[in-house]
Amino acid sequence: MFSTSKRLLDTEASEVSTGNNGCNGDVVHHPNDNGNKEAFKIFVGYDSREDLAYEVCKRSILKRASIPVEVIPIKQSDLRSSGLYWRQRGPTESTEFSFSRFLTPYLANYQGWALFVDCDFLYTADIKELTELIDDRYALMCVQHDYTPKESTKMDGAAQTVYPRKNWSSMVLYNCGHPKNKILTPELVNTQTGAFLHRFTWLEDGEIGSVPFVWNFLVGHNKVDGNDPSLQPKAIHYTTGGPWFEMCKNCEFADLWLSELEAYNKEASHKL
Ligand SMILES: [Mn+2]
Repeated sequence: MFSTSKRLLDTEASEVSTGNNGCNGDVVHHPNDNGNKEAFKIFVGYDSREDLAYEVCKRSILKRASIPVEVIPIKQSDLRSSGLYWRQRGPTESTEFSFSRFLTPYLANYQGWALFVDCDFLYTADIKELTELIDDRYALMCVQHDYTPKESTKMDGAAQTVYPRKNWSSMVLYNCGHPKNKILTPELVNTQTGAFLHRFTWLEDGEIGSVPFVWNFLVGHNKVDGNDPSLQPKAIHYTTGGPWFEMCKNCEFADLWLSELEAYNKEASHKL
């Protein structure tokens, strides 16, 4: 069963950073790692309507990472052609990765820790800081928002559904080798309900670790406390739509995303 996911990973245009390099994406090896230190896998939910969001999110991770990381998009079309995803799209799915995100432990070959994150995130901090919070006692770790959205629609008018543990699944550190996560096979991900998956129903409450909210800072919901640097966002989540949508171009923290986009565009034009 692993050969399929292996093949998917090999053919994906995954990006590897061996650490903070800061020069047009050139790979720079750290003197102390002989290139064989395993990269931390970061799976980013990909939606064809939000390609630019994905590119900017990926850049924001790679440019600030001081550890080797590998960014891998979760693309539904690729998963379908690999035979890993076959379920019909339902009315409550607001993105192409609503369900496929739960394949993260499978795609990581049920080994080590890996991160899943939506594409509508902007990282303003080093992902190494997040990995330092990892605690092997847990099957997964996430920001445990207590959150009821005020908006009735999101993004381009797709239905906004309210449910317990809303937004918890948008940024998850998975302990891929944890025995409880072995249940997350393609068969289960393709057949289980949204409620079962998004509420982490396969786990006991005590198996779900907590990460500070600054790692899934919900634009329009969480507030910056100017007096406390520990409350500054480290990962900004444009959960109701970011500046890549015309109607959201003046949202809070739009300036940070737009300056990351500008840097991305400059690099892209140099490569041409
Ligand atoms: Mn999101």
